[in-house]
Amino acid sequence: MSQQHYRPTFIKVNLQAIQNNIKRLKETLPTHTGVIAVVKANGYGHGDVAVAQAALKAGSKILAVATPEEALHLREAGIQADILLLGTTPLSFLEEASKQNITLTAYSYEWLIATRDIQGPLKLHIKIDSGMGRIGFMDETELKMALAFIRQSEGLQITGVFTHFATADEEDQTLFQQQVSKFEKLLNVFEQRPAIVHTSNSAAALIYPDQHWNAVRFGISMYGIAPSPWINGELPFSLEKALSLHTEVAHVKKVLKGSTIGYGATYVAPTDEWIATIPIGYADGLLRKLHNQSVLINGKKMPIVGRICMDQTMIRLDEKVEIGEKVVLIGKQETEEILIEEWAEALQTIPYEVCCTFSNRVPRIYSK
Ligand code: PMH
Repeated sequence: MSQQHYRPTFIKVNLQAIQNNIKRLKETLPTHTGVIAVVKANGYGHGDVAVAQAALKAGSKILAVATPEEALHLREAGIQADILLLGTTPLSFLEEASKQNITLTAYSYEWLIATRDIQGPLKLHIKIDSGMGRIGFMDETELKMALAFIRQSEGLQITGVFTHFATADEEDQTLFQQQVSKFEKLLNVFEQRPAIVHTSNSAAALIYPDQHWNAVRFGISMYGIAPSPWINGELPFSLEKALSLHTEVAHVKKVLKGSTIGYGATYVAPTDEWIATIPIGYADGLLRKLHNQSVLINGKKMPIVGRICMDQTMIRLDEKVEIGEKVVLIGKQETEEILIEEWAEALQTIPYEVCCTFSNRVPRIYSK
């Protein structure tokens, strides 16, 4: 980050951890299987360009994004690697996709025939909907029509085919196995198998070696986070967390017993006590539902007290600390650690969503 930061609130992203996670995964994969680095949603909140560069360094050959804007953001940063746009693509983007060598997902016959005026070349990965119910070809007839259309279109070129699993992170494999069978069945419709066949997300990449085809799409676990508690217990190697969230104590005061803290005066000091104010709030992603969480100061857990404000939050201290004392909200300090999974639980959501809710106001600082 070149911009000067005055507020000491930041996300630290350990790019070496990202590279290590990819390298360790590659060690478990057959040599012909590549790693597609999923850097959509600003690299799951970690910063798309920096993560993409780290992933390419670690041997990924393809980057995956969700939107045209995300693809162009990588190109504008000078990244020349193959980019696959996983989502639906508005027709208004086709020409630019062709110019910028961005591979698109072909997900329905209707969408495909609407591309007929495009000069190309336009690279496509065919998406099979094997049970996710989101986008993709669901039956042989529509897929055959699509392949016939592509064959007679000069500008269109199939470079890949893929599907996405809905339950690969769950212990019950029933739907997963059904999806595998359906994908294999629809793969037989292709006269010539496309160069890149990929089905696995992190969960499947980590625990189903027979599903690797010749590429896997590595998202959440590239960032060092297990896709689910079940997968966390089945990991073939330990993941290195890339993200930690930091700030510093900005203000410290002693309040008297009975003093109130924050909006709604929901916290009333039970005794005389030390209260710190930290410069981070719900506008940064420290959402109000996290009011029962703690932060780490001096290697100890200290509780948030009162309601979290937009930009500031109050912490009950066990003793006076100095202004500027380091605060860790997610990550390690001395022997203590706060996991992103703890935030996810408090928010009744998954770590994926927590990563994506850190706002742009929080600078991402990269360590190599
Ligand atoms: N491939 C596709 C098509 C995806 O949508 C995702 C994640 C991934 C790969 C990577 O999955 P992983 O992070 O589990 O490795 N997509 C989403 C999503 O749409 N909502 O949550 C995760």
